[in-house]
Amino acid sequence: MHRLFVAIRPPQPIRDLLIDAMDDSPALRWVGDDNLHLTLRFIGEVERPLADDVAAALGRIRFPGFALRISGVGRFEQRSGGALWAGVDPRKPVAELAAKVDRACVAAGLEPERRAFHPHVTLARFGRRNAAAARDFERRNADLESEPWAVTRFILFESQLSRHGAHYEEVADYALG
Ligand code: 2AM
Repeated sequence: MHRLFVAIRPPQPIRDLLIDAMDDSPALRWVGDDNLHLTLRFIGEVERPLADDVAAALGRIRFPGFALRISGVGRFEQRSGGALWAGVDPRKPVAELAAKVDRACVAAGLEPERRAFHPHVTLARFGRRNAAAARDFERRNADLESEPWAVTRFILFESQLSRHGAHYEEVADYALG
Protein backbone atom coordinates (compact mmCIF):
# COMPACT_ATOMS: atom_id res chain seq x y z
CA MET A 1 0.00 0.00 0.00
CA HIS A 2 1.10 3.54 -0.67
CA ARG A 3 0.06 6.46 1.52
CA LEU A 4 -0.22 9.41 -0.88
CA PHE A 5 -1.05 13.10 -0.91
CA VAL A 6 -0.77 15.95 -3.38
CA ALA A 7 0.87 19.19 -2.30
CA ILE A 8 2.60 22.43 -3.21
CA ARG A 9 6.10 22.80 -1.84
CA PRO A 10 7.10 26.39 -0.96
CA PRO A 11 10.62 27.31 -2.15
CA GLN A 12 13.56 27.58 0.26
CA PRO A 13 13.31 31.35 1.06
CA ILE A 14 9.66 30.89 2.02
CA ARG A 15 10.46 27.80 4.11
CA ASP A 16 13.27 29.77 5.77
CA LEU A 17 10.80 32.48 6.75
CA LEU A 18 8.50 29.86 8.28
CA ILE A 19 11.37 28.19 10.13
CA ASP A 20 12.57 31.57 11.42
CA ALA A 21 9.11 32.18 12.87
CA MET A 22 9.27 28.91 14.86
CA ASP A 23 10.38 29.44 18.43
CA ASP A 24 11.81 27.10 21.05
CA SER A 25 8.53 26.46 22.81
CA PRO A 26 8.74 22.82 23.99
CA ALA A 27 4.94 22.66 23.96
CA LEU A 28 4.84 22.84 20.16
CA ARG A 29 6.20 20.00 17.98
CA TRP A 30 7.61 21.90 15.02
CA VAL A 31 7.55 20.52 11.50
CA GLY A 32 11.00 20.06 9.88
CA ASP A 33 12.00 21.81 6.66
CA ASP A 34 11.52 18.62 4.61
CA ASN A 35 7.92 18.33 5.74
CA LEU A 36 6.71 21.89 5.03
CA HIS A 37 4.06 21.84 2.30
CA LEU A 38 0.55 22.93 1.41
CA THR A 39 -1.68 19.88 0.94
CA LEU A 40 -4.04 20.06 -2.05
CA ARG A 41 -5.55 16.59 -1.54
CA PHE A 42 -4.91 13.84 1.01
CA ILE A 43 -5.34 10.50 -0.77
CA GLY A 44 -4.45 8.01 1.95
CA GLU A 45 -3.51 4.34 1.47
CA VAL A 46 -3.97 2.97 -2.04
CA GLU A 47 -2.76 -0.12 -3.91
CA ARG A 48 -0.28 0.19 -6.76
CA PRO A 49 -2.66 0.13 -9.77
CA LEU A 50 -4.82 2.89 -8.31
CA ALA A 51 -1.72 4.92 -7.38
CA ASP A 52 -0.61 4.69 -11.02
CA ASP A 53 -4.05 5.78 -12.25
CA VAL A 54 -4.01 8.76 -9.87
CA ALA A 55 -0.54 9.75 -11.07
CA ALA A 56 -1.68 9.55 -14.70
CA ALA A 57 -4.87 11.56 -14.02
CA LEU A 58 -2.83 14.27 -12.25
CA GLY A 59 -0.67 14.46 -15.38
CA ARG A 60 -3.71 15.43 -17.44
CA ILE A 61 -4.43 18.55 -15.32
CA ARG A 62 -4.01 21.84 -17.15
CA PHE A 63 -3.80 24.84 -14.83
CA PRO A 64 -1.91 28.15 -15.09
CA GLY A 65 0.88 29.01 -12.68
CA PHE A 66 0.02 31.60 -10.05
CA ALA A 67 1.59 33.68 -7.30
CA LEU A 68 1.10 32.89 -3.64
CA ARG A 69 2.29 34.44 -0.40
CA ILE A 70 2.25 33.34 3.20
CA SER A 71 -0.30 35.40 5.11
CA GLY A 72 -1.12 35.03 8.77
CA VAL A 73 -1.27 32.00 11.04
CA GLY A 74 -4.13 29.94 12.40
CA ARG A 75 -4.99 26.82 14.37
CA PHE A 76 -7.02 23.64 13.94
CA GLU A 77 -8.13 22.24 17.26
CA GLN A 78 -9.60 18.86 18.01
CA ARG A 79 -10.22 17.18 21.30
CA SER A 80 -6.89 15.33 21.13
CA GLY A 81 -4.82 18.40 20.21
CA GLY A 82 -4.27 20.47 17.16
CA ALA A 83 -2.15 21.95 14.43
CA LEU A 84 -0.70 25.39 14.06
CA TRP A 85 -0.40 26.60 10.48
CA ALA A 86 0.52 29.46 8.18
CA GLY A 87 -2.17 30.70 5.82
CA VAL A 88 -1.75 31.75 2.18
CA ASP A 89 -3.09 34.52 0.00
CA PRO A 90 -4.83 34.55 -2.46
CA ARG A 91 -6.78 31.39 -1.66
CA LYS A 92 -8.84 31.30 -4.87
CA PRO A 93 -6.26 29.83 -7.29
CA VAL A 94 -5.14 27.24 -4.70
CA ALA A 95 -8.75 26.23 -4.08
CA GLU A 96 -9.35 25.96 -7.85
CA LEU A 97 -6.25 23.82 -8.30
CA ALA A 98 -7.25 21.66 -5.32
CA ALA A 99 -10.70 21.17 -6.91
CA LYS A 100 -9.06 20.06 -10.17
CA VAL A 101 -6.79 17.68 -8.28
CA ASP A 102 -9.84 16.27 -6.50
CA ARG A 103 -11.64 15.78 -9.83
CA ALA A 104 -8.58 13.98 -11.21
CA CYS A 105 -8.57 11.69 -8.14
CA VAL A 106 -12.25 10.92 -8.67
CA ALA A 107 -11.64 10.21 -12.38
CA ALA A 108 -8.99 7.72 -11.27
CA GLY A 109 -11.49 5.96 -8.98
CA LEU A 110 -11.20 7.63 -5.54
CA GLU A 111 -14.09 8.98 -3.51
CA PRO A 112 -14.43 12.79 -3.69
CA GLU A 113 -13.06 14.82 -0.77
CA ARG A 114 -16.03 15.85 1.37
CA ARG A 115 -14.22 18.05 3.85
CA ALA A 116 -13.94 21.79 3.21
CA PHE A 117 -10.60 22.90 1.79
CA HIS A 118 -8.57 25.22 4.05
CA PRO A 119 -5.24 25.92 2.35
CA HIS A 120 -2.48 25.92 4.97
CA VAL A 121 1.12 24.98 5.67
CA THR A 122 1.27 23.07 8.96
CA LEU A 123 4.00 24.50 11.20
CA ALA A 124 3.55 22.53 14.42
CA ARG A 125 1.36 20.05 16.22
CA PHE A 126 0.42 20.26 19.87
CA GLY A 127 -1.31 18.23 22.53
CA ARG A 128 -4.58 19.35 24.09
CA ARG A 129 -2.82 20.54 27.25
CA ASN A 130 -0.58 22.84 25.20
CA ALA A 131 -3.26 24.74 23.32
CA ALA A 132 -2.36 27.93 25.22
CA ALA A 133 1.16 27.91 23.72
CA ALA A 134 -0.39 27.57 20.26
CA ARG A 135 -2.77 30.46 20.90
CA ASP A 136 0.13 32.55 22.14
CA PHE A 137 2.15 31.81 18.98
CA GLU A 138 -0.87 32.68 16.86
CA ARG A 139 -1.27 36.03 18.61
CA ARG A 140 2.41 36.93 18.26
CA ASN A 141 2.57 35.95 14.57
CA ALA A 142 -0.79 37.22 13.33
CA ASP A 143 0.93 39.45 10.76
CA LEU A 144 3.38 36.83 9.44
CA GLU A 145 3.75 37.52 5.73
CA SER A 146 6.12 36.55 2.92
CA GLU A 147 6.96 37.94 -0.47
CA PRO A 148 4.91 36.27 -3.20
CA TRP A 149 6.44 33.27 -4.93
CA ALA A 150 5.58 31.70 -8.29
CA VAL A 151 3.82 28.36 -7.93
CA THR A 152 5.00 26.49 -11.05
CA ARG A 153 4.35 22.87 -10.09
CA PHE A 154 2.61 20.55 -7.70
CA ILE A 155 3.80 17.24 -6.34
CA LEU A 156 2.53 13.75 -5.59
CA PHE A 157 4.10 12.68 -2.30
CA GLU A 158 4.31 9.31 -0.61
CA SER A 159 4.24 9.45 3.18
CA GLN A 160 6.20 6.88 5.14
CA LEU A 161 5.23 6.68 8.78
CA SER A 162 7.72 5.40 11.32
CA ARG A 163 8.62 5.68 15.00
CA HIS A 164 10.64 8.75 14.05
CA GLY A 165 7.67 10.49 12.48
CA ALA A 166 6.53 11.01 8.90
CA HIS A 167 8.95 11.03 5.99
CA TYR A 168 7.66 12.44 2.69
CA GLU A 169 9.06 11.37 -0.65
CA GLU A 170 8.31 12.98 -4.03
CA VAL A 171 6.77 10.38 -6.33
CA ALA A 172 5.99 12.64 -9.30
CA ASP A 173 5.77 16.32 -10.08
CA TYR A 174 3.51 18.21 -12.46
CA ALA A 175 4.18 21.52 -14.18
CA LEU A 176 1.62 24.32 -14.16
CA GLY A 177 1.10 26.78 -16.99
P1 2AM B 1 -1.92 18.64 7.89
O1 2AM B 1 -0.71 19.37 7.34
O2 2AM B 1 -3.05 19.55 8.11
O3 2AM B 1 -1.60 17.76 9.03
C1 2AM B 1 0.32 14.27 4.84
O4 2AM B 1 -0.23 13.56 5.89
C2 2AM B 1 -0.42 15.57 4.63
O5 2AM B 1 -1.78 15.33 4.31
C3 2AM B 1 -0.40 16.50 5.82
O6 2AM B 1 -0.02 17.78 5.39
C4 2AM B 1 -1.82 16.50 6.33
O7 2AM B 1 -2.38 17.71 6.70
C5 2AM B 1 -2.61 16.13 5.12
N1 2AM B 1 -3.85 15.47 5.49
C6 2AM B 1 -5.10 15.88 5.18
N2 2AM B 1 -6.00 15.03 5.63
C7 2AM B 1 -5.34 14.04 6.28
C8 2AM B 1 -5.73 12.88 6.97
N3 2AM B 1 -7.01 12.52 7.09
N4 2AM B 1 -4.78 12.11 7.52
C9 2AM B 1 -3.47 12.45 7.41
N5 2AM B 1 -3.02 13.54 6.75
C10 2AM B 1 -3.96 14.33 6.18
